[in-house]
Amino acid sequence: MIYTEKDKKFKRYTVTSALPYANGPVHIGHLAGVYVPADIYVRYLRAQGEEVMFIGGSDEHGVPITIKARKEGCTPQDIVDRYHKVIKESFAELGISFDIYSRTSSKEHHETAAAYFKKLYDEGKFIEKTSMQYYDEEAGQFLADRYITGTCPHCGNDHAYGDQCEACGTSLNATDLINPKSALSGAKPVLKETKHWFLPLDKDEPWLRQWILESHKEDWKTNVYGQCKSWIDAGLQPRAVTRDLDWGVKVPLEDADGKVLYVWFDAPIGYISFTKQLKGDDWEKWWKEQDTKLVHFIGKDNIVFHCIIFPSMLHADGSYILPDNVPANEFLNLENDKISTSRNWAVWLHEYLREFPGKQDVLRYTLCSNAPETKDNDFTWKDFQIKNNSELVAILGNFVNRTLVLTHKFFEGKTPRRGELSDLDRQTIAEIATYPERVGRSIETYRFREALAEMMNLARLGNKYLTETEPWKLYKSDPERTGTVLNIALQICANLAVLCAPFLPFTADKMYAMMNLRAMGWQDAGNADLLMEGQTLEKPELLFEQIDDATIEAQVNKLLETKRQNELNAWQPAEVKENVTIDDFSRMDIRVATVLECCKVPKADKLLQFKLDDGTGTPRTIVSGIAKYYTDPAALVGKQVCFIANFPPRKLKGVESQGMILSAEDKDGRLVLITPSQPVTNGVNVG
Ligand code: B3M
Ligand code: ZN
Repeated sequence: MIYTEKDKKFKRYTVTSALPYANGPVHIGHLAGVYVPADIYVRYLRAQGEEVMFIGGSDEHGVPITIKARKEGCTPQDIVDRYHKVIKESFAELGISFDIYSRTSSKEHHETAAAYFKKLYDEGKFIEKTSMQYYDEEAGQFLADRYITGTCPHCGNDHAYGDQCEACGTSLNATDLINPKSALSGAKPVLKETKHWFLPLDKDEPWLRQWILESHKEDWKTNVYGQCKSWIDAGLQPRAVTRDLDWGVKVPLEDADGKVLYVWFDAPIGYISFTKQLKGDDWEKWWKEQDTKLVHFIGKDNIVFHCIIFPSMLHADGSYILPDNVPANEFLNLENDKISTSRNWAVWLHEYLREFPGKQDVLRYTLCSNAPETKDNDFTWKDFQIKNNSELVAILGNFVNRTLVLTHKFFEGKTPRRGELSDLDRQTIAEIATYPERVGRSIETYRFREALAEMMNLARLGNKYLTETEPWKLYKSDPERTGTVLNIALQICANLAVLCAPFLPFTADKMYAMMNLRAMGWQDAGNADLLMEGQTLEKPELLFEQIDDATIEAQVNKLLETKRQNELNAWQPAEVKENVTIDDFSRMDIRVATVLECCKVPKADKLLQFKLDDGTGTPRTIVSGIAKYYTDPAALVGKQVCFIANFPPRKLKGVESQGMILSAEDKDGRLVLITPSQPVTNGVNVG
């Protein structure tokens, strides 16, 4: 049964998770923020025997997709077809147990979203407004959302978008931007008249204030509540729900050619259209009955859309329930840097699954135990290794393995009889009984890190019990007692299979199989009678294996290479220095010479000593700090170089240097000497 009093009234659960844009694969930030917690929650509810519907799908409209299609010279449909497949398959392989994973480019979704808009339109719920919007005369289209960038009027971020500034989170109208620029042609956009329909959010302030700031003051997470409060206190503005774009759900009105629903109007309706796809005529109770609990799992950048805009849309219709909770997580960083799709600074789920086959639960465990539930958090590969080796292997895996190995060793793999109980036995059995509620209550209140730690505490209890009873020594003197001890240890294993299942579904399946147990419900756990005496146990297999340093190093190096590539891609020539006159330049005496000798300067790591034929008949010595670029300085003999002849001589590590050799360090760190494109006479001047 459900432990949290207020939830006892619900008969069914509609659980949604943010619809990832189908313009790229999902990464660990998405998983930690949204999908792993959502999956833990629904798996737990199902184990409690609750009626649950877990909705997911790809968000296939919006400007990010059309920008990517433009970049790749293909259609938006090509983009969403490619990534919807990658996302859907990788979620399934990680065990994210959606009841449906659909997509917003589906015909059913277009029909549902258009009908939803039309109903509100016919009931006069929108404000119809003609306004001046930015238009790119070169590209021949209006500029919405990411089609236009400019300086954020709130924080000065130069890369703010037409609908949102990602730096400070402020939602914007394109006309708010300072120095706007078209993301399509780079041109300065012009203002052109166009008509759109607006959701009057300003009129919703009174009930939103009551619904969120009063009735959810206690049960919504502080990060969510705080963001909603600042939005509402700042004063809500009418919000355009249509766009001048050609990719999206067409606005179902006569005078709306070339207009589609704003992606953040259509996407949340995807939760409803996917429900219709899944439940057919039985869909309404999942969205309209008061005994349905609606929970949205999202990242913090989606709070305003799920706590204010979508509820406003649902309220405008009037027949829908509102979300009971929106437990948004903060952001996960990667190796102390913000995860970024554009910079490829991410651990992509589909790559992880390929490079760590069979280790889905290690990733689920790490991302849950490090989840950014109340503040941004950081994923490091080192921590991933520690979580696997020091927790999963050393605590959970080790306890289960020892128990099963000893049972095979002393009792032929059959659950031994439980005889006379000691005080320690009774205490241990009593403590087992507390775990279903300790874990369950934390899950029900969306504290998944805490719930996971509680589950692991049951494995710690098991290890402590074995350490205090030492069955591996006891058997010689008291096989009876050993049987009792291993019986109780086995009961803890069986309880762990139930309680770890929401977090580690693949591990739970292995544990059930090893103990020849069917999957059990949450209410079956909490007692010491899950395994009957004589029950045959399969030969144990290791639940987890060590992850070695080399494996981690390879992942870190992969990221370092990405960082290097990013720096190369981001490289720009330095600012041009201030002007000099032709006279200034004419005072520089730059000439050509041939290298006669080149060697390292003794006791000076950085210095090379060149002997040059500069055409004067007297060899010229120049010392240059470029030794690290040349493993074989002698290979430079015979090359022609350019050098500055009229620097005053100076001693470097005891060697007098008469000038400077010209060189250039490339963006990838290579150093090249500046040489004439063809052989010239030594001593000629460079002009
Ligand atoms: N497509 C994902 C994001 O903003 C966005 C969520 C839609 S949920 C209806 O990252
Ligand atoms: Zn800003």
